[in-house]
Amino acid sequence: MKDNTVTIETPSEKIADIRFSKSFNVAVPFIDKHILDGIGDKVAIRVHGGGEVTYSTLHEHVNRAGNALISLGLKRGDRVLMIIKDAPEFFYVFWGAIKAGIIPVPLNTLLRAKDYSFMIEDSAARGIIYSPEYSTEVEKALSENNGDLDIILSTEGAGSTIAKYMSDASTTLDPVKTKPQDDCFWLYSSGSTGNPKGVIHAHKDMVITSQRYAVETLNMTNKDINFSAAKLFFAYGLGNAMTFPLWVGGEAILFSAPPTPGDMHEIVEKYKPTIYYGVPTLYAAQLKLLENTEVDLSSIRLCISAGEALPPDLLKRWREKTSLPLLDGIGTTEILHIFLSNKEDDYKPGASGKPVPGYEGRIVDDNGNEVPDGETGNLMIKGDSLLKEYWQNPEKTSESLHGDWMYTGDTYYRDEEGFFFCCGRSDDMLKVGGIWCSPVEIENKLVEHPQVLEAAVVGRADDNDLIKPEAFIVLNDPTEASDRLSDDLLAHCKDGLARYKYPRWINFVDDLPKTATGKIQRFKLRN
Ligand code: 3UK
Repeated sequence: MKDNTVTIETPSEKIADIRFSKSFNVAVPFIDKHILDGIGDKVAIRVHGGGEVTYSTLHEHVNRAGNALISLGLKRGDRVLMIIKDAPEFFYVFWGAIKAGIIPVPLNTLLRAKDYSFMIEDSAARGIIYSPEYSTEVEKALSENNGDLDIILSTEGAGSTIAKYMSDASTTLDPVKTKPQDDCFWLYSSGSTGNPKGVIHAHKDMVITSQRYAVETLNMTNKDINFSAAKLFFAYGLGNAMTFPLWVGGEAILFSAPPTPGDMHEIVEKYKPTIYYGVPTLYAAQLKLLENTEVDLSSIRLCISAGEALPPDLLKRWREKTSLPLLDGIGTTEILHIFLSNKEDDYKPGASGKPVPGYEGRIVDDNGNEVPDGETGNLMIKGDSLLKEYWQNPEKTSESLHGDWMYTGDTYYRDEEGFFFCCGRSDDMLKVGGIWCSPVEIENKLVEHPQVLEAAVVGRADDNDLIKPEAFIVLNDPTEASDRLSDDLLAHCKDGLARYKYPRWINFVDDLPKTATGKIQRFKLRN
């Protein structure tokens, strides 16, 4: 442990030393370091609805969780799936696993049984830990496919099974001697075919994003109180509400329910965060609410937006209404967090910003040649937090990673001042409320309906210029088109698809535009 702690001194040295140190377990600078620094009594996590966790309690519970997982038989390199709400248990399991060399895999808690079933099988995880809130879908998945799982635990609540193991476990745990490049944790990223891919991140990656984005771009310090509407299972929320505050010795506010605008305002007034992280859809809903409610947002020094493009008009209205800076930045699960960002003193409405320190961006044509400024092309990024690879998917890995560079799948142009502008995805994938939506998945669901012959789903901008799914449907019997059938199709989609994925508009059409090979030309349906 001594080896790991001596290296962490100044911001620039942090990164240099981690790259070159032989033994490095990332739980040391994020968890153990604070105890050595003597800030054990400081609050690390404040839970909405009651409860706070100090750095020393966090340290103790992380050790207990790591020991509990070891006592259950998990070994270095084993995966443990986490379907855990935004609660301190998320931190305990995540860091406990990492400290013990076990790989935590946080999953989107909004998914359905068939999604979990796929991930159980695909990851060959040995353990799954879930919050009781998600038991219906998780248990349905488990009843269908247990894969290699032999450790199934629930987190919070009266029936918590992990609590029992944790209370029996020791409060001390030596970090497993991993290296900066060793596998640390995974996240699943969606693909247009609907099959998510396991994204493998190394121990060093959270250090890079925390230092490069939180510290060097947002000027985050231990005085900052962070509140993220985006949940921890999402790479965006994982950084905002966990890794960044832990890196600087700051504070995170956790809220476990879905983020409604009213709840966001209540939490800001109550806990007075200094940095607030939302997605454009939520900022639009908050603005609507602010039309007829007075809310004290004055504790906030920075508002961050990511997950999908922030329309310039929304940025303008937010600034006018709240006088608060709102910084758009783009991140991906594969790069872990934001790599192009606006800054308080250097921003442009409608732009994703400029490269975060340590990252480089390049826009290339389909042959991989850089295009001149002002011309659109494929966005490629180079930086130190890129995924190692996609789990058991060498084709996707070699498609995305080209040496030190990665294709993001987004179409961008750069203006003469160096700002990057997003022009949408290079594929048909949608971002709805900042969360991935595969048109194919929604189409497949629609086609399951007995009256539907074919379906195509595209993104359409709503009144706030935010993208939502729109469906074009060919019926078996075109004379059956009716509002009632639309309602019926919506109910059908809501039963089996994550709740943000249902189509907001349904159009009945006679046929769908197709290529000669029969592939749906979704771009022709977008207006
Ligand atoms: C899109 C954006 C325009 C873009 C993420 C912050 O969203 C995150 O990761 P995901 O893997 O999705 C990545 C894709 O989402 N996107 C995200 N932000 C923006 N498009 N403007 C934006 N500001 O298509 C990108 O390829 O879910 C966001 C931090 C960490 C993240 N992982």
